[in-house]
Amino acid sequence: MRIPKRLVNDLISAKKIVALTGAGISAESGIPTFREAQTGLWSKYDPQDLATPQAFKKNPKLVWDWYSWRRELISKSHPNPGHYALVELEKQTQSFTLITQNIDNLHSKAGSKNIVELHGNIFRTKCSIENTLVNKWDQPRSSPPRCPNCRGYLRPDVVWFNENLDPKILQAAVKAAENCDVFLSIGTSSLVYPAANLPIIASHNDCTLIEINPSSTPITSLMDYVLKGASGIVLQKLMECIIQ
Ligand code: BV8
Repeated sequence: MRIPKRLVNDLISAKKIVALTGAGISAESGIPTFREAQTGLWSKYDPQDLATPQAFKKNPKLVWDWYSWRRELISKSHPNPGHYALVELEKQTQSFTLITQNIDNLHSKAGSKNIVELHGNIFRTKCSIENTLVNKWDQPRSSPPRCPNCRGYLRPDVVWFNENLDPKILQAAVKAAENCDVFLSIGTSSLVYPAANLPIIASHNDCTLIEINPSSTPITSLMDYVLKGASGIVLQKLMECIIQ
């Protein structure tokens, strides 16, 4: 994989860098992306049908158990070279914002600091009625467990389809995209909104746009540089060029 010299110079000279990541950056950690068929028990469900308030209302146990299965899978996974390369890039950059659509906590586990979690975090649990975080609850025989305070069902602290993102979190992401010198879109199909708007917003300011993905996406034609490949390999190569 040849990395253009101009791209490396843009990254070295950039004062403000934004990286937007999607499920693809965690693929090399063994976590199936949203678009890949779910494995085993869950292969007959479409994530977009389960990650909704309607699905939880209709069948809270099914949705809770799906997240428990994912949480178990994710807790056994580790950050990969792509996550660690972004930790290094953050260290090298005056101002670095990591905006992630992922709920797997792998950026934090790798050591990234300035993380904007657009869609929440599967390791946080909240009351579905009071919307308050809950750290411990009595182990129920049936799932989902109930809130110790109001006895409402507990749910994962993630943003479901047809749910609004936290306005403050979204605003922080938009502000970063509006004011960066380089915007990297890494491992995302750029199909889910409003996250998919962020590279468009960045393209309206005079910044360098870079996409890292083995496949093309709806924003590929917008990019200044398209690095076709697995993010773990490409990001590691990028960092080797920068550190040289
Ligand atoms: C909202 C948490 C207001 C839960 C997730 C405008 C137009 C059209 C639709 C909409 C719109 N605005 C709003 C919508 C509706 C909807 C939406 O976007 N629908 C789309 C699908 C049509 N958006 C919402 O509902 C959002 N809320 O807008 O609120 C509102 C209120 C009421 C009613 C309507 C609107 C909330 C969206 C958040 C949903 N929650 N996650 C959970 O995870 O369980 S989204 C979830 O899916 C992920 O978090 C992620 O964001 C998304 C999947 O996207 P990717 O991360 O890109 O993953 P994907 O599998 O798609 O792609 C992987 C990519 O990696 C691929 O390109 C692949 O090539 C690449 N890859 C593979 N291997 C590698 C790799 N890349 C690099 N290296 C590799 N090795």
